[in-house]
Amino acid sequence: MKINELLGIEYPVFQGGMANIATGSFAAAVSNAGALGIIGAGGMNAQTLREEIRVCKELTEKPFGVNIMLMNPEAEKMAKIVTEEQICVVTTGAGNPGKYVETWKKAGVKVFPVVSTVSLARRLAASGADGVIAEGCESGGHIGELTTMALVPQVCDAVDVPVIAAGGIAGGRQMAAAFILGASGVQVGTCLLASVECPIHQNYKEAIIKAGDNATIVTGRSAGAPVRCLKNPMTREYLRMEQRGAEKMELEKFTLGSLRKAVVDGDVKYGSLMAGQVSGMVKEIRPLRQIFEEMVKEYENVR
Ligand code: TUI
Repeated sequence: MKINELLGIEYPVFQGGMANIATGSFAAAVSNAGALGIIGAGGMNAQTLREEIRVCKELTEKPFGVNIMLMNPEAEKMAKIVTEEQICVVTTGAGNPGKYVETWKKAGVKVFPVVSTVSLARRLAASGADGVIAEGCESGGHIGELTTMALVPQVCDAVDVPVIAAGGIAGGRQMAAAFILGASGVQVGTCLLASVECPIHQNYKEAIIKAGDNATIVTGRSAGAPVRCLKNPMTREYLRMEQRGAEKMELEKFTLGSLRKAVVDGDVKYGSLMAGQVSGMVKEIRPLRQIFEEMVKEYENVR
């Protein structure tokens, strides 16, 4: 069965679980535009997640999901909320959600963990995940080592569940490429940052529009938590801190605080503007519906 039929969505497109950005109302807007909206619980606490789920339920009749960032200190509580609120789909990031899969499955939640290696994809498929999101390092935010081009076919060969390709996808040609690699759907984030509905500061949107192909850089490799964002004075300072051997805790605090600076205050110099390598392809701010329609139209033209 096709992934959009399995999940009851119009387009085979997941929205990335962008922490501090993908609120309940944004996820509802994405679902109403035909893709799978996903509440990004990364920067939330458990109580806020429950409130955002309620907001999303008010705003859409369509299926939507929740993304749990597993490094979040309240991930355990959030895992429970997902079952209590009978969420259709859960995606996870930044870790192994193995211990939650059985409970989620029993509650009828469809489980799509993000993986950046074949070994984790294999383990999660064997534990009962409904699919995996194979995310390459072209993505914005926290990333693994492999590129989408290398990762997706290897994951597709290793598991029998549907694979959603993520990282480096902003248009129909990349969607077509993902299907050729064996994927059943795609996940996108960066192209949705430049949407009318996205609740980030206008300065952040404009920085994506202005970005060229070489505009992103990866910070945090030394701390074991690589994060891709747009180059700015903050990333330069961060890389200097890494070079002088700053402690992991100091670096993590620096990154998390600065994401809010970008999203809320529009501080494009000292904020962390998480964005993928496809930023250079994003040229205008469009309504969500138009973004998905144009992606699928381009896909139809090239396939
Ligand atoms: O999670 C993401 N992207 C994110 S999370 C985030 S919030 C954050 N902010 C600062 C520092 C760190 C995080 C911003 N962007 N994407 C999914 C993703 N998951 N990418 C890589 C992974 C991943 C990494 C290791 C998945 C599993 C994994 O497993 C390790 C293990 O235990 O096997």
